[in-house]
Amino acid sequence: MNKICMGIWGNTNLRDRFNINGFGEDVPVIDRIKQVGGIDDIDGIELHLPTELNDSNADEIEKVLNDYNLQIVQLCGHTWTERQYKFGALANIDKEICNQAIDRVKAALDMGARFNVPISVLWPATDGNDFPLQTDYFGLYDRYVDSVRQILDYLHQNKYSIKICIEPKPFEPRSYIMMGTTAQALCIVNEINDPNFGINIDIGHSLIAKENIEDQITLICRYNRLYHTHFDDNDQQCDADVPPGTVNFIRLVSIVYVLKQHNYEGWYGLDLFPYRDAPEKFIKLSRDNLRLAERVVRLMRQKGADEMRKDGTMGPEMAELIRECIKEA
Ligand SMILES: [Mn+2]
Repeated sequence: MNKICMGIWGNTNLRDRFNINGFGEDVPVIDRIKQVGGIDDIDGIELHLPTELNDSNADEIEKVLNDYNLQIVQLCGHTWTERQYKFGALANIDKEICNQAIDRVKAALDMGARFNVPISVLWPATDGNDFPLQTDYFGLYDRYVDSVRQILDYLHQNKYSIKICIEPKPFEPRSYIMMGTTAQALCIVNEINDPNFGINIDIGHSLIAKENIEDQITLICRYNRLYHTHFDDNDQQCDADVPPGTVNFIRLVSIVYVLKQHNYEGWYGLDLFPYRDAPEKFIKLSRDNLRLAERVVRLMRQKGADEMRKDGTMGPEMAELIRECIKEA
């Protein structure tokens, strides 16, 4: 069983652009961590630096993590919430802004070392374009790759073991975010070719890019670059971030199947946005669906699913097997 962790940006008051106040109450970071820690079978958290973890609250957070037996699984340098990142961060053409973004990621690596964090995500949220021909992508890629190389040099100089992951997303907040699909991100990962640089696949992002996730996960694993996962679900209209398996449970089964096939031993991260509902319900629903999907996959493999898949001719039979295993699980 892979361990499950929760992104604590999700269990507080959440704002959307039509309701900038949100429908709930703001919850202090410490209380969000305690809430996650109180839920059975959730063993870790993910968060951002400096917005959720910083020098002034690190001691307090460390204590709560120990009290609840939680681990920080992913610490992301926040590079899209401040004014200067309006037109990009790690690929910003303004050297000063670009360097601020690099320093932010380095600071996350430093803090990550203190907490033994295994993963740090890079999300190129504002590096992209809204208008046709607004952005020269040649320059954008040159600058992004150069920034990542500087970050990796820093990582190796300090002998950090943390793995840095690109999390691709096709759009939102920009109309187009650079390297928005899984294979595009993998292309840059393979170009940089560093063992500490890989991919965090966010299932919801892959879905809104209309990807075949089985294929994408397999491709990342083919190059041994799948270091982290973000689970959530949507109906391929927008990145709704509802619990995994609530929109399409069979798809969740297929994702877990391929992860098990490739012996993925990393974490199942939860990237959820319960705008209207109790976060605790979202977290428990996610956990239960993930565990159910694991049981379904185990049964399927016991009943010969691996063999059935080999020649690609057993479509209806596979559909039947999935249905029977869901009933049995
Ligand atoms: Mn995500």
